[in-house]
Formats: sequence, C-alpha cells, structure tokens
Amino acid sequence: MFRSGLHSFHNFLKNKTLFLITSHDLVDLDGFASSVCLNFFLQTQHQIETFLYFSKISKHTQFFYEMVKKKFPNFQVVFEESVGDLKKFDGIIILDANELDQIIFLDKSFHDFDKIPYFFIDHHFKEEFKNEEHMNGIFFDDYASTAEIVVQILDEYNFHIPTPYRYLLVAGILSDSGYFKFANNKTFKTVAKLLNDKSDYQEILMMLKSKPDISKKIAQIKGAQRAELIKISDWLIGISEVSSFEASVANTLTKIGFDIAVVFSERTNEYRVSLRARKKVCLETGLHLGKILEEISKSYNASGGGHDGAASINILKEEGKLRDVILAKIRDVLNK
Ligand SMILES: [Mn+2]
Repeated sequence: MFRSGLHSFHNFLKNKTLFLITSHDLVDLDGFASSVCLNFFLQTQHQIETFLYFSKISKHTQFFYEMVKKKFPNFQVVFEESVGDLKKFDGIIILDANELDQIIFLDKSFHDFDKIPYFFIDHHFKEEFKNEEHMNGIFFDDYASTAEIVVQILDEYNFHIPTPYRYLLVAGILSDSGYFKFANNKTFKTVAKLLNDKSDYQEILMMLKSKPDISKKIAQIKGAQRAELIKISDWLIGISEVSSFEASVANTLTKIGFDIAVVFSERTNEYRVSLRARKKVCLETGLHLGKILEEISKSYNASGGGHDGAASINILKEEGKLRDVILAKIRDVLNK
C-alpha cells in the first residue's frame, strides 16, 4: 500500500520542473513540518525547483519555528510571500489536507487550475479514498500525523534528515498525536528514529511550551472561582461568566471536575456562550451540545452549533442570556 503510494508520487514528480508545496490555511505544526521537510528533501535529493508557500501560519507554529531558529542559527527556511500566477507551476503538492477547498488561494475562478496536476499527502480520514486505485495522493488515516508519512517517504530514499528538521517533525507528530494520546506503534517507532544524540526529547517538549497568556490565565482562574455548581443525576454542571476567553474557561472547568461547562461572556451586542462536555457524558447519555445549540438557534435570535462535546452560540442581547433554556435542554437529556 505504501509502496504504491510512493510509486504514484515518484511518477508525479517525473518530467516536471517547478513545484508549489503548500498546506491548509492557518498551517499547524504538522502541516508546517511536513511541508518544510518534503521541500528540503526534493531540493536536495532530487534537485527539483520548489516554491514553498503558506497562506497563513498559526501562532503556535510560528512560535516553535522561532525557537528552532534560535537553537540552530544557521537554519533557515525560504518561504514565498505570495504564490503569484499559478500557471508557472508544473505541479502542486498539498500536505496535511485532502481537499482543494482547504487551500484558500486556489480560488475557484482560476479555470486553468484543473490543468495543473496536484498531489495530496495526508492522514485525515476520507471515505472515498478507500477504494480508489489511482488516487492522486498518499492517504493513510492510520497515521497520527502527516509528518510520520513524510518521514517514511524520506526513509524509503535513505535520506538523512538534518537535526533542525528532526525537531520540526517530532514537534509536528507530538502536536497532532495529542502528545501520543492518539499514537500507535508506528508513531513511537518513527519518533524513536528521529531522536538521536543531537536531538533531545525533553528539549523539544520545552520548546513547544509557549509563554502563557496572563490575561487568559486570569480568566481561567476567575471563571473557576465564579463557577456555580449544579448537580443533575450524577453529573456535575458548572456555569460561569467571564469577559473573554470563554472557550478556554469552559475547557478549564471540565479539566477540574465538571462534567459539563457553560460559560458566558458579554460582548457589545451579544452574549457568547461556550459549552464543553466530557466525552464520558456524551457517550453515556447521548448528549450533543452542538445539536442543542442548533435547536436554540432556530427558536431564538442566535447562531450556534458544534460537536457533541464542544459547541458555542452567539445570542443577541435582546434575547437575554438564555441560561435557563440551555440548562433545561441539557437537563432533558441527562434525565432521560
Ligand atoms: Mn495533521
């Protein structure tokens, strides 16, 4: 399976001179590390001309990249400021994404785009890729990160990865695997391969820790202090209010013992409400916070939705906070 993916990649590279290498918007560490390393590999091993471009780099990614540059002063990645005319490329390689929609600069109005071949390297699940024989990409959803797939490609070519790139790859794997929470045996083997005498695991962990935002920490502490505790059946619900960072506060509440958290924040014209629930509550009771907020949006002047365990809603002030409405809906599910 991997071999056939590699084979199609090899074919994709053939007879082309200039490639665009990119990832999804607001690129995370996995997408960034994967793209930067594959770019380096193609330039050095294949002497291929490449053009590395990210539409936007996430704050956390930028922070870690700065840390790597500080540690390795000679390490430099050349990014392009803009893609310019896409027609100049012979091929586009897209990492850590599997849909063209996720690449914001490939706007639909560019009719000629169909004519430029593209190739995905990604680890996100997509049903339709399961049965396709000639897919234009390497898709493996049994990998915790795209970085692991890239390491395996480089391995097949016996390519030696320099230390700064190892730091990036390990960081990408760590962040996408939730610090090994979603890892499998392959993940550990890959990381073990990347770590050597010159790359220190604890140092990478330290470099990943961005300086905590003091106002966020204050909001989390105040939110916890103000939390009102409501018990429904054996579940503990925390309701609180802060002036900002309502989503982080809701996360904090579920970490310190609440099963469900509802956190309000007052803005100029509206209330923003973040809801969080532990996985266990959702699995055992069928609670789906996103569905609850979608229902509320239909009946009131509000817009909201989300996942089973994480959702949010914006409510116009004239409606009030809808605290009791939200609570009643949760109570309905928990009392079932
Ligand atoms: Mn990823």
